[in-house]
Amino acid sequence: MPDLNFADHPHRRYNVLTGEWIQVSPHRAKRPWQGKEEDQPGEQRPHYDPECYLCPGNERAGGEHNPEYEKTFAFTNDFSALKPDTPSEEFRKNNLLIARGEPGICRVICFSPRHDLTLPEMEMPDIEYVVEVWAREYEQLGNRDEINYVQIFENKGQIMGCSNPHPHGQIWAQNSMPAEPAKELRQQSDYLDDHGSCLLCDYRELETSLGERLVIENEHFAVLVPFWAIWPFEVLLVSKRHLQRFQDFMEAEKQGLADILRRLTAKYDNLFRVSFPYSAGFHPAPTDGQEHPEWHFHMHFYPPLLRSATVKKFMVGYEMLANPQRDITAESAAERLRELSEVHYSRQ
Ligand code: H2U
Ligand code: ZN
Repeated sequence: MPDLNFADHPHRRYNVLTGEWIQVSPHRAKRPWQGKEEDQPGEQRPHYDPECYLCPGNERAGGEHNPEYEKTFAFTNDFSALKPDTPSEEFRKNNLLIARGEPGICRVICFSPRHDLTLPEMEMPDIEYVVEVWAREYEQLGNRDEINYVQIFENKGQIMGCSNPHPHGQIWAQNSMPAEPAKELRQQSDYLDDHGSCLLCDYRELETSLGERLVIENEHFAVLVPFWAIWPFEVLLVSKRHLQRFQDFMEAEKQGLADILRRLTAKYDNLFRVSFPYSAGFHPAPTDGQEHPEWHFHMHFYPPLLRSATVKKFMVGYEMLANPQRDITAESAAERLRELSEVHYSRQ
């Protein structure tokens, strides 16, 4: 039997953050591909679109009017999936039918008044202001008694179900811990109990010393392709200091976050010279009033594109029925991302 070689042998990798396994089949990346690979023509958008629900001064779908905002603008979602005045009552029948009312609040964040500017195309002070708004929203929503968890995220691109081309993100703040952060909470707590140190501090230091999955870093944050990545160019953004939540950030760390986000998203766009679609979101500590010493502030990017602007990875068959699977290794994805320019292609 040859020694296990990650570049050739099918293997399973353990996700220490969720406690789940994924299947890696690196040899399949060499299989023939006869699908289409055409490039999408670059989309030209106007600075302002009179029909856009999110542009300054326009009427939204629910009938409200946006102010003539000049910086990042947040509002309560007109079609919120969660509502604050919901009873959090439990329903149970024979221990087989189990449900619970879920109070919450949904917000929309327009990153910029400009209809055409995505994060990597914005100026640094404007990206720093987006970070300020995320931090403020997290703190204000999290301070409410009924809100125990605040999920900040962005669906970018039509392929990810984004409903409006005006660059924006969302926040769903709610009473219960949702599934993904609940798994991460358990894994981080267990790790702290077992090792007396933080899971993501230790993991980030290990990846920095190895280097092969590291994509970019600055003084305050590192971006790496996690060992257990599922999506082709998935990355994990981790703070270097053991931060739990936005309130722990020093001013320089807010700037550091804006800097690393701009550089990462520019690289992403440069990969296939297209406005790169993804779902991304922060995982700060729950807002349930506990300290959460185990929790380490981080962010996930889950982009679906595989080999061109139009060819995406599908989570089907084996993924739906067994467990997630990938072909290109995390190491080769990191190498490709490392090589890309951090200057957005529109400015090159
Ligand atoms: P997505 O593109 O990720 O779906 O986010 C857009 C959100 O914006 C969506 O949840 C809300 C939708 O309900 N929205 C408003 O609240 N008002 C509008 O006028 C348009 C869209
Ligand atoms: Zn717009």
